[in-house]
Amino acid sequence: MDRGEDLEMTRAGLTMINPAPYNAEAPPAALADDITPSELHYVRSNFAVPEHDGRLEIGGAADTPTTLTLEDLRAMPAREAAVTLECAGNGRLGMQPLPTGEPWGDYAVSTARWTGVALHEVLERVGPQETGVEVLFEGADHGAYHLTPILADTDRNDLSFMRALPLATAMDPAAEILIAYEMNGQPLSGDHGGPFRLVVPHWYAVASVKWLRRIDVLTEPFAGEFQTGHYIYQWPDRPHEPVRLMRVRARITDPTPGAVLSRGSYVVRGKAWSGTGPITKVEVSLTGEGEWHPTQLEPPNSTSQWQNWSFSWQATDVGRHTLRARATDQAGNVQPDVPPWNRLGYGNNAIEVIYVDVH
Ligand SMILES: Nc1nc2c(c(=O)[nH]1)N[C@H]1C(S)=C(S)[C@@H](COP(=O)(O)O)O[C@H]1N2
Ligand SMILES: [Mo]
Repeated sequence: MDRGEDLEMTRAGLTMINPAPYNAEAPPAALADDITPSELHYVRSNFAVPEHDGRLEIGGAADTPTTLTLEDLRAMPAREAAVTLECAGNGRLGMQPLPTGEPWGDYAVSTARWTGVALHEVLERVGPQETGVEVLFEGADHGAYHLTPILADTDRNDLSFMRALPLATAMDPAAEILIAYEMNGQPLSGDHGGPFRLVVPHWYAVASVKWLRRIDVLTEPFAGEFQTGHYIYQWPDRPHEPVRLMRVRARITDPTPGAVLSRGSYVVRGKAWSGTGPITKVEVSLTGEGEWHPTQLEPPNSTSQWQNWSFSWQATDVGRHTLRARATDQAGNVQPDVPPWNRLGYGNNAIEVIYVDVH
């Protein structure tokens, strides 16, 4: 099978929103399970799937720069984690006025089981120097960036995807950051960053650099396009802020929006997650501006993945019913009614509103 056929097969179950670079949402049913099958995991890429030479160079302000291959990574202790990745642009279509950027609905979120090596163990091998402040991760993908005005400056017309994390975060074993080479027990596909990628739990997925090719310890904060130009909350009325941790959010997975249900009892189900989790409470409201009812919230299987919640609803009245779900996390963050508007349309975690018709 050539690379094109391989990509076509892994894309068949998704809702495509942009063919090139390929961006696609998960189908709604993909949110039902704890783990999203790889072929239903949303895809977000800023450039075409690149060729990768299989080498990962690690250096910068480090005592012993090195180059690792997939075999070298596989020879290190394997770590595994189920991680919920959500695109910072997820829910952009729900913002008014509509911001620029990929028109994501609400399904640029998925959870996979990732296997790889602990980032801090790799960094310990190269020995970051005292002067280090950030760690820069570079993907093998590059090209003209469609959201940047085409400038005479040719450097800007061939950008690489690069993102930095604070050195302290990258070195923190508790951050559980992986250089992953398997997704749900299989080698990473082209769309998901093969042969290896970063997976950063709790952060919006822009931090999880795919097709990882270089890692550099930096002595100055990184100011590249994907760090300071995009993935920034440009608030209308207060200072800009970088996009970091996922905002608290609940989704209703059953019933589906607009479903027609028979009268009787119905178990409403959903997921909830937060970068400052775990989730401590999910409530459901059956009327606008109404009372909030507690739901049954399952404890997290791990802190890096979404949690299940359910609510027994006595749907005895015929007619249209509204359903809303609202999550609160351990840090005390609660979902807002109205999306927090910002110019580039990131971090929409507004309370979901659906309706169903009971017959
Ligand atoms: N190299 C590279 N890594 C990347 C990106 C990219 O464009 N290039 N997109 C980021 C963004 S914005 C998201 S939301 C996630 C998506 O990961 P997925 O396609 O495996 O779901 O990858 C991140 N890592
Ligand atoms: Mo994203």
